[in-house]
Amino acid sequence: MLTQDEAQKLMQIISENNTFLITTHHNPDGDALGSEIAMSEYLKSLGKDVYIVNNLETPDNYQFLDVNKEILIYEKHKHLQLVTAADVFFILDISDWPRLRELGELIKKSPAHKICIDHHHVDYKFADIDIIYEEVSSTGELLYEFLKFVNFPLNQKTATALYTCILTDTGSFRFSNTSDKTHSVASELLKTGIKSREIFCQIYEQNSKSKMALMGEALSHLNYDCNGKLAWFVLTNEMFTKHGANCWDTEGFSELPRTIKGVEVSLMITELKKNEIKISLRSNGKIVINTIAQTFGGGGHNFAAGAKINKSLVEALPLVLKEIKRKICDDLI
Ligand SMILES: [Mn+2]
Repeated sequence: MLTQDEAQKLMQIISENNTFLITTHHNPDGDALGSEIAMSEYLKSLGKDVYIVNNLETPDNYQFLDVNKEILIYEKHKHLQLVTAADVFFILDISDWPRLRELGELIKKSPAHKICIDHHHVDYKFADIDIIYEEVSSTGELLYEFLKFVNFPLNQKTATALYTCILTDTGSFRFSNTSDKTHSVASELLKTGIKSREIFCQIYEQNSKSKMALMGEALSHLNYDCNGKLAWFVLTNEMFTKHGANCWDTEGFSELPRTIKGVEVSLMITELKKNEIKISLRSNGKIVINTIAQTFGGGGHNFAAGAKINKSLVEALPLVLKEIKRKICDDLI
């Protein structure tokens, strides 16, 4: 967990600087966005100039976090100045430069302080200060520790943001990253009076009809391998067009086959473009799957990982299946 030394180092950098830019990964999720909002609330309370700049838009079901529409979507002609003027960059929920896209390139080149707060697996130095704890449920949980250390009185906006981080990254407290500590932090957040039912509903009960139609088709074409230990499905471009669905509509899909009795690993293969596919792997905890994702240039957590592959679906599918089958057989024998 966050050490006193790390927290003090952060406090010092914060007190010595004035302009902060917060960013996160491409395709921001609940933990990414919640962490940004929470950090921004804290910095603003100190009278700092704070900007949140992301590469991609906030998905509809997370718009409720950004009540004052503070999150900016990076456009070179509009925001280059903000990047060059920043004293400190907070890079949250990500420790991988390519997933920061064009904004990452600029941050990397900048002489300003770079601080990473994250819980993804890394075996290299990423920023000037890396506060990365893999065992923590979410970046939000880590940030909570920091905000507690600095005695920041949590307002409802911050508590909602941090609760969203934890709720989403633990799959609503279901995943193995959920510890007794995670529950205590959630409990502290609930004591501020935030409404857990409303937050859940905002995030998970706004499904579109196209999402349901796409899910129906995907689930009716499930494939099983490795004696039923692997369940996989493909989302083709054609399926997206047919149902009028987009990439946001697939949130939560990769989890579904994993819940089938006997299945240890689920694989979702999404056709993004003609020569670009995405694999999303989920494991029940017996088989570490981020090593498979790493084989294809991706990464993630032990039991939830993914990769993008610059190949056509037809080309990539056999390669991916071969690698996964090899890994599953190796681990289960
Ligand atoms: Mn996260």
